[in-house]
Amino acid sequence: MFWQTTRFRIDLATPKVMGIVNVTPDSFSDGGRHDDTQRALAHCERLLGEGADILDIGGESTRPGAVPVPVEEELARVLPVLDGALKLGVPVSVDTVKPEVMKRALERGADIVNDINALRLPGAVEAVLAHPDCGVCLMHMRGDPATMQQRPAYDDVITEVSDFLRERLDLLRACGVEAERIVLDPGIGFGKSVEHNLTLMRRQRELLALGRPLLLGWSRKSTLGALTGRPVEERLAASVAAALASVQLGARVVRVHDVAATVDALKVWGAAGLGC
Ligand code: HH2
Repeated sequence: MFWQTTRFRIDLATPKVMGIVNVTPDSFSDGGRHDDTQRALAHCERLLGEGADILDIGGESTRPGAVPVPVEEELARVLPVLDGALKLGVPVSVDTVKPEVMKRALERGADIVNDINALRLPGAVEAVLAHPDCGVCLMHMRGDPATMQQRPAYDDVITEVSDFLRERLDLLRACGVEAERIVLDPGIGFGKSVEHNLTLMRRQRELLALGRPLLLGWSRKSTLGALTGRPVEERLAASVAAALASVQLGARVVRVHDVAATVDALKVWGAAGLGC
C-alpha cells in the first residue's frame, strides 16, 4: 500500500512514524515548547534525526475545551515553519481544519492535509481538489474540540466511526480524489470516552475493511493516563505500547510526539517479524 502525497509516494509496506510539531502555546502535552518559528524548525530537525518519516505541523490546539484560533494567527504560526520544513526532504503534513490554511499551505507545496474534521468545513474539499496530488488524512471526530468530551455516546462506536469514514471516503472518491491519496484515522480522544477509545483499539482491525491505510494517534492521550494513572509528561512507555499495538492491529502510520522511542520500538517489533 502507498500514500500518494504532493512530492512523495510513501511506501507503507513498513509502518511510518509521523512526528508531531505543535506550533501552539496551548497544546495538551507540549504547548509553548515550539511556538516560534526557530524553535519549531529546530524541533522538526530533531524529529528527523530521530527517524521521523513524516512531519505534521499544527498551529491550533485541538485538546478538549480548546478555543479556536483566528485564521490569520494560525497562518502566521504555520506557514513560516512549513516553508522551512519543506526543505528537509521528507513529506510534510499540515494539521488544520481551516480551508484557508489548507489552501495557503498547499500553494506553498505542503504534501498532506491532516484534518481532524475530515474536510467538513465549507471549502475544505475544494482546497484539496485544487491540488490533484496532495495526500489527505480524514479523521473521525464527534462534535468539536470545545464540547466533544461532554458525555460522548454511541450505540456502537466501531460501526459509527466506520460509517462516517466510509461516507467521507466515498465523497472524496466521487469528487475524483484517487484512493491512494487518502488515509483514515478513527480519531482517538475526539468525542470518545476511555471505553470508546479502548473499543476502537481492540476492534481496530474491523476498520481495515474500509480498504485504506489507517493512521492512529494515541501519543500521550488521556486514555493512556486513565490506564496507567500517569500525568501527560510520564506517558512515554504507554504511548510506545499503544503505537506498537496499533501497528500490530494494522495501522500503517502512527502520529507521535516521542519519535526516537517509537522508532526504536518499531525496529525491534519489525525484526521480530511483527506488525510489518
Ligand atoms: N490528535 C491530535 C491532533 N491532530 N490528527 C490526527 N490525524 N490524529 C490524531 O489523533 C490527532 C491529530 C491531538 O494531539 P496533539 O497535536 O498533540 O495536541 P493538540 O491538539 O493539543 O495540539
